[in-house]
Amino acid sequence: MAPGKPLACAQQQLEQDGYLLAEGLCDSKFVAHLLEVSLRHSDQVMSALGTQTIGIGSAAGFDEVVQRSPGRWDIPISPDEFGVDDRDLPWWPLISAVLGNDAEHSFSGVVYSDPGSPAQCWHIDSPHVSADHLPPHALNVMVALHDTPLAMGPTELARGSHRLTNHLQNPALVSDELVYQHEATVPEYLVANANGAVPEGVSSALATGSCLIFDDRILHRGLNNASTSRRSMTYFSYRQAGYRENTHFEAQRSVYDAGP
Ligand SMILES: O=C(O)CCC(=O)C(=O)O
Repeated sequence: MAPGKPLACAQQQLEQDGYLLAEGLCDSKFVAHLLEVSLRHSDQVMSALGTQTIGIGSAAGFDEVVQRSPGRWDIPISPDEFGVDDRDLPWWPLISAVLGNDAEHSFSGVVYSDPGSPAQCWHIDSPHVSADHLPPHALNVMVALHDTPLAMGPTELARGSHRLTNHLQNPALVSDELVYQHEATVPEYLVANANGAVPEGVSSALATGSCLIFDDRILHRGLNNASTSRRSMTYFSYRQAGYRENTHFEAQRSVYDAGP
């Protein structure tokens, strides 16, 4: 699928590490298009939000914008708005191999961090659904829309932690403390009750068009943006057919309906 990364190899890495970095997966023309739509859409939504302040987390947000952590904005954009078919994208072979050919698009949009914004707390995007380790029920693809050096705060992942975040298997873990950002949730927390090694935090500079593809259950976080520029990544998320939980977007209001 990715240049130099056969599908079987990518699938194996995803299973083992819970994520993979597919360098150069998107060509520059496609990335320029995603960036243009992302910036245009973000500008519209943020100007509709105006000076209203919103809290942190999806329940405190709006249908059109969620502040994931201070200065980190998640703006949903549908495949139609991006002008793409969610199955006709460079990562689809991997998504369908892992989630099935009937996998469904669940969310897409852009997440951007303001210059100076802090790192997020470690979290997962949705909890395990069985005490036995199952294949992923959802996958995320995050596309670097521009070169993203470490100082700009790419996403950090705790390698292999998708196996350790199972609160149904490990009674020491609390599902809500994993999903909703909680200061005590750190890689060490996952093994506090067991003898295993602490999963290693991995992050690397991302070149334009590189994609981080990861299991919804892996511990991860956006790092702090110590640069003077906005850091933007487009994301496309997919779920197994029939998986309906939604811990990602829980708002019940629109910025376009908000009063003065
Ligand atoms: O900004 C990032 O790199 C990751 C964002 C994220 O994980 C989230 O908001 O849930």
